Amino acid sequence: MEPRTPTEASDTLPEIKQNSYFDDNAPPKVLDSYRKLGKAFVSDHLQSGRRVVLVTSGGTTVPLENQTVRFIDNFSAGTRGATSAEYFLENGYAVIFLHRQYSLLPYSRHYSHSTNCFLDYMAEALNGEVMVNPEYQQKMLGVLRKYNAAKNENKLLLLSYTTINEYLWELKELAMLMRPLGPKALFYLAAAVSDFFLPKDRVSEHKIQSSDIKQPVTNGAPTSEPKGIASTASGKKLMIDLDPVPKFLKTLVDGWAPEGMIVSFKLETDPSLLVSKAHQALDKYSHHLVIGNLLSTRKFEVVFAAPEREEQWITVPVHRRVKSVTGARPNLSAKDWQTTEQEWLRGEQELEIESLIVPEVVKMHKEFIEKSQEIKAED
Ligand code: PAZ
Repeated sequence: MEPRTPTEASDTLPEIKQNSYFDDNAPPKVLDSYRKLGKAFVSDHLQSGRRVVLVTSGGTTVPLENQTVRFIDNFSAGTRGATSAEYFLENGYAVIFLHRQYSLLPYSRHYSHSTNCFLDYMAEALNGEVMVNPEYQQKMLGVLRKYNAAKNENKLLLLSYTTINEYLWELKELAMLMRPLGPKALFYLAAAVSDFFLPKDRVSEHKIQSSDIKQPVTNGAPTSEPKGIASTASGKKLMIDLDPVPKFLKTLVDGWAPEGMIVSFKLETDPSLLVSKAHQALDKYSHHLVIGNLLSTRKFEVVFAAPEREEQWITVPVHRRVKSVTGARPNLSAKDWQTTEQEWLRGEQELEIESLIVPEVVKMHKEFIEKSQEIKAED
């Protein structure tokens, strides 16, 4: 996993070629304020020489209407990103957490959502005051201390997006702000990003009317079909004509963050495709690491694919008595996975796979920084 020398990296920022995306799709309103926040955060950590990771987390939406009632979504809850962010903080990083609005956040994730509602951790004291149930106090105190430390030391910047368009603009902006960090910038792209989108000029302004798909009516007069939406001959079906999302990873590698280390995730559902797809992504984008995972086992195993290295599997203990494994993929039966999942759901398996993934990434990032420094010294 070699860093690229500054001469290999392009001096000018190449446009995302396909349909000049950023010319055609307007930036989100928050971009200016995010730029200010991001700039101040990066310059703070640049001064202290700290490594900074941009963690992306959660799914992106593809709105079907400008005044959005309906949208296409990705499944991600943001567990991978929020959990990884905590381990990066533990490893001394400052973290920019670019997440889908309302998805899981570092630290608060322990007490949110329906499976672990914060109210279940509370109790009423004899004097009528609300307190944390003594059973959970020790764990909560640990989480609270880490959360406060991250906040007080300005090590965690939370920025959100909802749509694919907001995601792309914010990623671009933050990556460019992180350029002064050189190889100390790490990109850990765990968000589930849509592969398809509806370009701005084809999004209908108002809610698509199911009764009028063929000939929508505005102010009593028939109008043409909403842009981007085509109907079948019967007029009953909604056909959505989506464009491919531009290959932003290539642009990130070549233009926005030529000196940083870039880690992407690859999600598949077919086990026979995972490794080859991870390698294909590496070949296509020439970045530094692809972490592959399957939808069904993503909490218990991942595979690392990096240039000129054997694949490395990371597996959490199968049946809580067995040690975790890194290296070759262990031969596990479906029943083993089932047992692991059940133990995890019952809260018996506490080890989070991100606690194994992040230190491996940190190790690779350290080597990457050292090599970059050697290359610079030789020049
Ligand atoms: O957010 P989560 O923990 O439910 O899921 C994480 C994940 C599967 C979205 C992530 O590990 C991942 O693979 N992200 C990249 C998805 C992709 O675009 O291929």
